[in-house]
Amino acid sequence: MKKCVGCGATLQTEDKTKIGYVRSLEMDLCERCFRLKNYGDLTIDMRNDLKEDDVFAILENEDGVIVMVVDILNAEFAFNERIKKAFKGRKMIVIFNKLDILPSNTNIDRYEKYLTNLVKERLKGIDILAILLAHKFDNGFKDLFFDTIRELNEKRFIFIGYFNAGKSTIFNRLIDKDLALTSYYPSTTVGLNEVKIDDITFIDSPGLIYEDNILFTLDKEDIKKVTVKKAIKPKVYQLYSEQAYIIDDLIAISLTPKDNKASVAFYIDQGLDIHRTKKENLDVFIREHRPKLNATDIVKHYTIDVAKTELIINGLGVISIKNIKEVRIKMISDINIIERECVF
Ligand SMILES: Nc1nc2c(ncn2[C@@H]2O[C@H](COP(=O)(O)OP(=O)(O)OP(=O)(O)O)[C@@H](O)[C@H]2O)c(=O)[nH]1
Ligand SMILES: [Mg+2]
Repeated sequence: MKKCVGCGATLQTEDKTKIGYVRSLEMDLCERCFRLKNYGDLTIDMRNDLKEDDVFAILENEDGVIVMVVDILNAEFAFNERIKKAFKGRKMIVIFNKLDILPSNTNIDRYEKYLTNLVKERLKGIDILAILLAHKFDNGFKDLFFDTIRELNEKRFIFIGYFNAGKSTIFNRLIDKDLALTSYYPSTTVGLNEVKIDDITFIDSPGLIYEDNILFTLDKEDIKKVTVKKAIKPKVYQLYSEQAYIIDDLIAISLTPKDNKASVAFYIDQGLDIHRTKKENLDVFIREHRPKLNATDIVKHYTIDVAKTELIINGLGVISIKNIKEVRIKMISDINIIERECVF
C-alpha cells in the first residue's frame, strides 16, 4: 500500500474527509499535507485519532536503534514509565531539540548536566548510546549525528517522541530533503515514513500523545500563540503582596510571597499577554475579561517549602519563583505541572 511521503498515512481515494485522501494514487502527497504545506491550513486534526497504544504497538515491533527526540522544555514529561517499559533493553539515542528557544544567558553546561542526569535516572534499563543537543538552525547537527552513529555499527534508526518534539524536522535534516511534513499542530505525522541513505535506514514516526499538554485541547489559533518560536526572554516581576498573573485566556497564577524579596519569572512565548492584578481582584477580572478561564473550575494548589523552584507547565513553559510560599493555578484544561530544581 502506498503511503503519503509527508505524513506516512496510507493513501486512499475513497473518502475526502479521512486521512490519506488523494485524487489519484499516482500522487505522493495526501491532500491534508498538500494544504498544510502550501497554505498552512490544517484540514484534518489527528490529535484525537492517533491512539497512544497503537503508536506504541507500531514502535515496539520495529527493530533498530530508538532515537528519542525531546523538546528541551518538556523533558521532565517525556521520560516516563511508559517509555521506560516500552523500550526496556533497547538501544537508544536521546536528542534534546529546540536548544534555540532557551534564553540567551542559559548556562548550557549546567542544563546539559541536568538533562543527562534526568535521562540516566528515568530510563534505567535502556541502553543509552548517546545524548545530543540540537536545534533546527544548527548546520553542524547532521555531521554530529553521522559521526555519532558511525561508531555504533548500526543500520536502522527509528525516530520517536511526543508530538511537536521536532522528529520530522530532524529526519528531514538528516536525509537532506524537505520530505516529511512539519508543523506546530500536534500529530502532524500519522504513520511511519522510511528513507534509506546508502546502507542506513531512518524511520520517522507519529508523535506520542500527551493528553495533559496544553496543546492537546487548544484550538488552532491558540496553538500558534502558545508555541515558543524563538529564544525566550523571561518576564520578571517583584511582588510585595499577593498578586495574580493571567496569561492570555489560558491560565491564572496567584502567588503569596514569603517576604519582600519574592519574585516570579515567566519563561513562555513572548507573544503571550501577561496581565497582573491584585489577588483579590482576580475573580472579577476573569469573570469580565477571560471567558475560557471563567468557564473552568480546574485549580491546582502548591505549598512551596524551598527558597527557589521552577514549575514546568506541560506545553507552555516554565515559571521560576523565589521566596514564594503558596501558588494557586487556575487553568483551561487539566495540564500536567511539575516542580523541579532551578535550572534557569
Ligand atoms: N524553535 C524551534 N522550533 C523547532 C525546532 N525543531 C522543530 N521545531 C518546530 O516545532 C514544530 C514541530 O516540529 P515537527 O518536526 O513537525 O515535530 P514532530 O515531532 O515531527 O511532530 P508530530 O509529527 O506532530 O509528532 C514545527 O513548527 C517546527 O518548525 C527547533 O529546533 N527549534
Ligand atoms: Mg512529525
